[in-house]
Amino acid sequence: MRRPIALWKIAAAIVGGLSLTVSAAFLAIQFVQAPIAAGTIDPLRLNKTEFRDRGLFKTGDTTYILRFIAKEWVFDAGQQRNLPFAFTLPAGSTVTLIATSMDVMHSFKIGTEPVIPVIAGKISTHTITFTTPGTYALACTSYCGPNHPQMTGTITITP
Ligand SMILES: [Cu+2]
Repeated sequence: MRRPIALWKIAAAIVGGLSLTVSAAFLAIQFVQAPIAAGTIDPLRLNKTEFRDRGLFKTGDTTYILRFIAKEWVFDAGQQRNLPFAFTLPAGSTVTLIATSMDVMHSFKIGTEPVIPVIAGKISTHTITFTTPGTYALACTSYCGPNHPQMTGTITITP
């Protein structure tokens, strides 16, 4: 004859499962809400938002905004199809990159700057002052599908 399972064992299993679920949810929230979200946006209506106007915009003597959409598999700053994401600025320029995704999770990394996650529904911003001339590679560092390695670009800083 089988022994009935003790009630306390069932209760312990439920409590254990619950606390696991709670910590998993907590971790997920911590991860998703990394310090990148500068706002939220409807990824299905980007053409009705500021992301309709993509590209490089001068906002002051040495300040710029570079607004783009990350999508499978390109950084779309409004450049013509098949043209690279490539911008040139003088040394001393401060650029605020403003990005969102219209599909899966992407990210961008420029030179030695930290990785900035780019997520559908969120606006990510990151400001960089380029003091040293050179060509800075930009790349998606989140595996986003078979053509992920194509998600690249450059920012060239002239003396
Ligand atoms: Cu990507």
